[in-house]
Amino acid sequence: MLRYLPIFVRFLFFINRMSSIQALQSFLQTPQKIVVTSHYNPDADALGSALAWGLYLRKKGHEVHIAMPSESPHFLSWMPGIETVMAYEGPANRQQIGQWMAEATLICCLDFSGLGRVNDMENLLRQSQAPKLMVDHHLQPEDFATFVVHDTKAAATCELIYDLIEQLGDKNLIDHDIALCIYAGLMTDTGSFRHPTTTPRSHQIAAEIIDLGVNTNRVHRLIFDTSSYERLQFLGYILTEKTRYLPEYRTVYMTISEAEQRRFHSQTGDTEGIVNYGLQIKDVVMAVLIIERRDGVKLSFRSVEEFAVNTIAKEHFGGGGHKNAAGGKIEKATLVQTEQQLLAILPQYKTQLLAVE
Ligand SMILES: [Mn+2]
Repeated sequence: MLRYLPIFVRFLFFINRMSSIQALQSFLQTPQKIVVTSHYNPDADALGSALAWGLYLRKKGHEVHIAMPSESPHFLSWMPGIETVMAYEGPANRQQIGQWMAEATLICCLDFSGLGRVNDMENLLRQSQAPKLMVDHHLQPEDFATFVVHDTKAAATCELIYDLIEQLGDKNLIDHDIALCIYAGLMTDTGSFRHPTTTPRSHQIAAEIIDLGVNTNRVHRLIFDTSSYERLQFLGYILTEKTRYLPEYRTVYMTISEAEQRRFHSQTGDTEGIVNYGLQIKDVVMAVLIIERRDGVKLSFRSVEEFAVNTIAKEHFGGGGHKNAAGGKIEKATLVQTEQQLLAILPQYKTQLLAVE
């Protein structure tokens, strides 16, 4: 009997998800005043899902405002509808977003499931009486939403949005622009379809998106081939001067100070993805980037196979994330202290690191 328990649990989740979708479907029968939001420092999955969902809802006749806790990165400025996105920064924007939230009859929270992820907007969300929709794939969701579409097995929130529109019976409304936004999130969250989170469904959706005429090669270039000459030089500097390889722990880590970021005129987002280079070394299991920010030292972790970095991030660096991609932060520490702390914990993970095939 017990062996059927996991199947039964999954069935319950399925039923729960279906009832949430049905409830949402009837809720959306009447025009609503909707605010769509996502997490702080929105990435392509956050913006892609918010824009795609917003475009869809507008097509359905709803009034839609998209409000993000912080500005969108420049390399996503080409996304359809991005000019309608307002960041919760500065008094005028804060007032406007506060008003939208107060008048909202539905607040959609995409690509996050902990209210702390919206930073300064957290209180607005907590105080709002409006029903909330959560669409997300991160672990350990907080229980705040009326309608929940949550699946940690989904490769991207954009994947969930695509499926959600289909489940709401509106697949025919997925046009070129909606598909383009969804592709951006799907491609980036799967690491161009190479992360282990990539599912057959991710590829199916990508195929359908190509059928809709989206130039996926262009999306890839718009997102990834945007480096400045200086950023490329900065990368070279980090790889030659600031990267340490510890073969005995199958670990690579990099450290970047604020002064170095200034020296190379590094912009927000410039260091994004640099940590992944560490995993390109044969047999490396974990790569860590330690970077000095104005408000503390941040850590990015990447790993392969079953070696889980979210537990390391959670237990030692006040963070969390996915099994193979996580982050942490120490507010009151220097770069050197954080580096020492990382080196100090490595021995306790040695067996696990060496065991990965
Ligand atoms: Mn995501």
